Amino acid sequence: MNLYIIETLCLFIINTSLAAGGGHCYTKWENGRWVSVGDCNNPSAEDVLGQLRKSVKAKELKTWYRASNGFYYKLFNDQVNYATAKSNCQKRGADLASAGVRDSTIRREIMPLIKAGNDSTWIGLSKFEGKFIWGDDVISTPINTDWHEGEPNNLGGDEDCVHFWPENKWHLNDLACNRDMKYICEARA
Ligand SMILES: [Ca+2]
Repeated sequence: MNLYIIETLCLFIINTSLAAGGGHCYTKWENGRWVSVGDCNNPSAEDVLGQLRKSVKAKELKTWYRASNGFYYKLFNDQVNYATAKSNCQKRGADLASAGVRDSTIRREIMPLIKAGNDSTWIGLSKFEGKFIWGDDVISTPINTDWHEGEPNNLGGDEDCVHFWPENKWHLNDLACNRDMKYICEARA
């Protein structure tokens, strides 16, 4: 099992004998363990953290599917709302899948992963100021978004997030973001 950094903290110990009064920096990992990464005043503390995140990500991606666009994909089977799905991808140095879903060639490559889950699956496409925007900031258009016929219909007025819809040939549908479902993450190495 891979572990992820979920929190960083600097502890400042008040000690008049220390002229600088610097703190010590720790990271909290997913297993609850705190690991020291050095003095807060040390400019290399961020570098150490960066390297830690990079090595965790590299280890994680070994279990992901590498598509022909060079990006990595993984379906997660826990059922969560859109915000949690996005945050869970980001904890792994990834995001909800966008570029690969938009591109019909890559979409064909990753569909077997998604279909294996046999359930609705969140992707990186949601409404921002009334417009659907992909997670990598590309504006959604009828050309780059494989909507099911009649979608997006904004049923009930709050369908701001988008998922693969197994009941309708895995086309895309807008749905309320608080619904729980599986999700697919996309990572750039
Ligand atoms: Ca809808």
